[in-house]
Amino acid sequence: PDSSPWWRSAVVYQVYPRSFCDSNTDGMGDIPGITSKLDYLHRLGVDVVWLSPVYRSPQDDNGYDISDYTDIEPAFGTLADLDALIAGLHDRGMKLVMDLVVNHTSDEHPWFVESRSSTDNPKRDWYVWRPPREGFTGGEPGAEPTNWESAFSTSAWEWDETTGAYYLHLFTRKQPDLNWENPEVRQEVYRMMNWWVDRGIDGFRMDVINLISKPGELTDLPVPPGRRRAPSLGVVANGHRMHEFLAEMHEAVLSRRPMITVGEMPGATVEDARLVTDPRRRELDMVFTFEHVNLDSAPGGTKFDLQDLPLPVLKQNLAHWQEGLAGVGWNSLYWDNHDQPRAVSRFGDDSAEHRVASAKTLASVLHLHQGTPYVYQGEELGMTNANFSEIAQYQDVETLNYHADALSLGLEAERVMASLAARSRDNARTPMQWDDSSQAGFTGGVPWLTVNPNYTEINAAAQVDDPHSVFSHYRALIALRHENPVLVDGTFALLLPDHAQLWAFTRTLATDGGTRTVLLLANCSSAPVELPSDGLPDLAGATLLLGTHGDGGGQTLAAWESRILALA
Ligand code: TEU
Repeated sequence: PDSSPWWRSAVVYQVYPRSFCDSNTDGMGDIPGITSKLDYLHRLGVDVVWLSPVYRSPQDDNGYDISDYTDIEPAFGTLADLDALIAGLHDRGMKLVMDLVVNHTSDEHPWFVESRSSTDNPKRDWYVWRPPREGFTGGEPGAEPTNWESAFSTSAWEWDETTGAYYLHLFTRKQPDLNWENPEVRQEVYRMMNWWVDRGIDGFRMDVINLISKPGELTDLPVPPGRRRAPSLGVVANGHRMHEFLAEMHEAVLSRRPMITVGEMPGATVEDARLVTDPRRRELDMVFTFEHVNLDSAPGGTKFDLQDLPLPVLKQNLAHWQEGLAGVGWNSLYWDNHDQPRAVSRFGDDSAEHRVASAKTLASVLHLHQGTPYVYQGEELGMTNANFSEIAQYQDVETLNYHADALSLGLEAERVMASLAARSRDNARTPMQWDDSSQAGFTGGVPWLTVNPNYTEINAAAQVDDPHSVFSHYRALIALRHENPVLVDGTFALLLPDHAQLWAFTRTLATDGGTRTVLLLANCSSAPVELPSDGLPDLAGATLLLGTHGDGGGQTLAAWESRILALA
């Protein structure tokens, strides 16, 4: 196999189409809007654009509920618009990754419409159907086949009158899970994927792809204290046939030409990821881990049960993945996406004083690790959380369901709103801030989700030509990765693992010209810090490749200062 595939030195940019750019004033972003911004993305220097779903969809989960895999949702545009986007990207030397959502479909997908129509329909077995619990009448409380909770606070089972049975949905009730045990389902998915490959796309981001192999028997699970039902994603994740299915998909689709593939895998361990990304096993190129984005939630609770995250815990987790995949598989690197709060608000300091420096320093930390970095739209501007204070401001189904459920369980309203402000997915979904005109230049109409009022200060127009902006820092970092093989292939070593403020590590690569070492020094705190005299390499003769605070000499790092240094 190719020892150095192209995506190892690539940087991926995620577009959330709804919130990126609206070309027709309906308040929702669309594909022509994305195409109109390709020069912006080219200037940033990214190699790949990953589009969150634009397929036909009732939009119950903003497009992650697909009713036609080979057509475009009219609000986003047409297939011709998508072809134009592909051409525009390819003209500029960039590639397109499509989101592949095949753990489930929409309940309005013709496959499910057929499946639910009768017990002897040929597609009945394409989904996961179960009778009511013994001794119960279907539809009554407690009759669900198991006590599982979906990812969105409801039961994972929906009662269906027509045939008197329940279907499984690990997400909303409008997202029934496909039955991957059925070979016809798998062949139909591969056929659809090949249709997209033939259309000219360059890869897939695979939604919750480690949930496709369900356990042979679905049984009750322990219910955590204070909860009504048992969280279910954990037992379904990384099921016994997952590797087999991924290898089969590789053979049927992914091996056809060089592509980039990334599997979203909640609950995957380093060991799971190592198997999936080992090129000899011919499964996927990389996975999205969830470990580092779960560290600031209390164990045993939901993602809305907040807890403090000490820096050593975070950096040791990333180091664990670096070491675990080194020399075998490959990491993806991300701070945020359309499901996560904004990086600068979560891991940085989004106060007026520290926002710019902390956004830059978080970027330097992430991009200096080994792996393929993913930039989520607006992250390159240092966009912040939404700061919503009223439930009416939110739109996300996970947020609204959690809010209702938490209140009905007796949680204090103020605490629930504070959790939403910290963790709601809508934090990442407010419209992209292009300029300081009305609605941040996102739309000429009324945006589907409120624009963050800080757009007058934080916007692309103010940053693209400013050498000190967050945008310019991302641009420099991306260029640095393209120009320095040590940042792609160099060995990772964490320094000062227990230091509470400093994040420090080296990347080292032996080449014909000698050994090259790059050191990252990052103050991940809002107070200055002295460099310790022990535990760091000799800095004499080091050159600054990229810093956040001017020339960056001296023994003290300012709040959120970072330095990328080439050692002598
Ligand atoms: O998310 C997968 C997933 O595990 C989510 O439950 C995620 O953990 C949660 O949003 C974090 O709060 C993927 C998509 O990225 C997400 O947008 C979809 O809602 C979900 O799958 C269902 O398709």
